Amino acid sequence: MTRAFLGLGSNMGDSWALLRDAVGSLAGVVAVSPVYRTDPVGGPGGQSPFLNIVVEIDTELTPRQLLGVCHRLESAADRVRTVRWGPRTLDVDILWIDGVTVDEPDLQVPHPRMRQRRFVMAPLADIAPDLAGDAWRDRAEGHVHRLGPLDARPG
Ligand code: PH2
Ligand code: MG
Ligand code: MG
Repeated sequence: MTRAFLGLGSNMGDSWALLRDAVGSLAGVVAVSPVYRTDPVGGPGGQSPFLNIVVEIDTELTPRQLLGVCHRLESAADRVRTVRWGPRTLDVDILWIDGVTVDEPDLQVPHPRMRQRRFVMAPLADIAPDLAGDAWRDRAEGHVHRLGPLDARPG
């Protein structure tokens, strides 16, 4: 079994429910970060804020099989791939797999931009301080606000 981390984000539709359903259909979930409300980083202006979480899983899948899982979760959320970094019902990215590096056009592990993004590093630091360290805190982009646990949706 290998430890892996996925980053999930949504800024269209019922984002909270979309994240909850995605986590519910993932195999091998070990830990789920709190939900963060985050300012959009990059992409077209005027986008709504995102909800972001990071999930730790234990998996025996290859990186490419795991990418397939990410794409199936996105399809289940009716994700339509349009504008790069534009609004989306669900985005699922592989952030990190213990001991694994991949550098292919459609799959890079670790995620090449994760340390510059507060919407990734803040939830990652909550569940995997060993991976996050502290250096990102000064450098990472974008404001984030911790809302609370995924299973305790604010009323
Ligand atoms: N995802 C992006 C680009 N920008 N900004 C926030 N706040 N959250 C995201 O998940 C996000 C983003 C590309 O996937
Ligand atoms: Mg992404
Ligand atoms: Mg993605």
